[in-house]
Amino acid sequence: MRAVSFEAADDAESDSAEHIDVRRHFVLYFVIIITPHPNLSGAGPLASTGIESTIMKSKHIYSITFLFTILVSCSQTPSSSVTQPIEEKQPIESLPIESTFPVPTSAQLKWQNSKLEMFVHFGMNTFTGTDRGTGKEDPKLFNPTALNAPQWVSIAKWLGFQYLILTVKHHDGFCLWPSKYTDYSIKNSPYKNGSGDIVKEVSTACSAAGIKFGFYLSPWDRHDSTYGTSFYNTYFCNQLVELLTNYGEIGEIWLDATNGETADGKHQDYDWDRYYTLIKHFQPNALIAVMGPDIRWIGNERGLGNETEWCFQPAQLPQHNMSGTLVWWPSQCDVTIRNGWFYQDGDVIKTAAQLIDIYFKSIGRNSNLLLNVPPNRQGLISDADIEQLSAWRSQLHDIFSKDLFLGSIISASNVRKDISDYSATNCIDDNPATFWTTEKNILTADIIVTLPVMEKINIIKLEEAIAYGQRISSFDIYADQNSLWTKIASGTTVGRTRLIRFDPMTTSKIKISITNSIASPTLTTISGYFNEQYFIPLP
Ligand code: FUL
Repeated sequence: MRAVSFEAADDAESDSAEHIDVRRHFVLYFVIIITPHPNLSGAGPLASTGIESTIMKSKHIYSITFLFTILVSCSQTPSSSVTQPIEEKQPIESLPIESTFPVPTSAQLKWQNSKLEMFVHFGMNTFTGTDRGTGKEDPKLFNPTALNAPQWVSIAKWLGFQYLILTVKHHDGFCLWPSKYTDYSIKNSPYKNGSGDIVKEVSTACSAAGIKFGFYLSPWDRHDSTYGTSFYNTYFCNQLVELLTNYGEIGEIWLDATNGETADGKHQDYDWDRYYTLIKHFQPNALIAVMGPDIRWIGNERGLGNETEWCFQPAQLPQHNMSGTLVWWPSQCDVTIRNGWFYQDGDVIKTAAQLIDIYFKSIGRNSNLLLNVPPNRQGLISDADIEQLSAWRSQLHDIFSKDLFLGSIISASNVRKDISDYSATNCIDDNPATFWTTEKNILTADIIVTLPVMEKINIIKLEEAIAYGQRISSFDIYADQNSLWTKIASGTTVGRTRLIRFDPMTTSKIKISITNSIASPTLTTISGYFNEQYFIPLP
């Protein structure tokens, strides 16, 4: 950890900074404590892990921290500087603007900017027509006849996916690589007469295509006889080391939280600390998702993000190591293109239109989208999936190809004056590195975009400069109608990307009103689009 000091200009400013700090805690407290956490619903991967009590505990600790902050702030005289710890791996050398809450690490920022990831569920289940194997299936059943990893990767690349996550071992325990530590793997299958290594094939294809390779390694194992004993943790670690050391750079590791019991009722206590230590040792840049400190599961498997979505949260996992404090933990929405996670004959495939809606409700709600495209029994992505994916790709291109706000005149009610340029023009310059912000402690502002001509608009995209933290907590959007501002949309958080859809509106002026922020708001993008053909009205 490194400390960064922000000097206060004078006592008056310092005093107001203290009050702003209290206000920030107050806002964060309500935003985070009142918003129900999906993991508390009792469903999904965290359901059987006992994590719920950890979450409740951390909320209580946050309550105490909050009250303590209020007391300290009220009793102390204003200090002359505000010192905040900044994460070691923060993406920028020095912060040009103040940041008093978590910011992403550079690996998290790159991951958030990638937006799209491909999930590939492939394994024994592909051949048995189930989504959850028993662990007793015969390895001889695993027999892809035309497996072509470069086909999976080239489809991923063509669609703009920047990560590919392969299920190297699902709950049935069957391994797609010839692990030294079990016979339950492809080495005892007909695939390449037992000499195949699908993890190698996929990771090599990813690296050739410039896509980050990641793996899903199920902690729950319905096959291994040590499951339910401490020996299983050693087995899991041995397999982790094989995967972390033989397959090049690993971008993401998906540690599913599903922790089922064995047939005889044995339950496994996972040694998460041991797993994380190995991962950080062998692959320090790999992001650990779901049961990991870097990427947060959104709480459903429908690709549905939250309307209010903060990238930072109270620390909830022991490995966050800072119980009760706020940590940068951006969310990921997972969903499958077919009925189940593994290929089955007769599946219904999501249409391009459904995938567009998912795009708006995941990426458009400050999350990444992890879309599962499961290969068939031949070991290929099926034509029917490719057809919908390809239509999805061209529809996305049609929707976002013409930014109607480029070339507009833009002005803001407040702009930070500094040696750097923070003017509102930065929001329409198509450059993600530049951004608008207000003077310190100005938490609300209006930005007016005057278009060169009248345009029909039904989509607006807003993006915050999240390298500096997430700040905006509410906004309204207005369109000029005969010289009167008509409200066309409202929202809460913005984050990495916020996509707002509304009924088509013809106008030459748009006003973005930031109605609240937890620190000076930033925006790096304000774009406008029109598309009726693929416009799906919100339910
Ligand atoms: C869940 C698993 O139980 C499903 O089979 C699937 O792998 C999904 C992505 O995670 O927890």
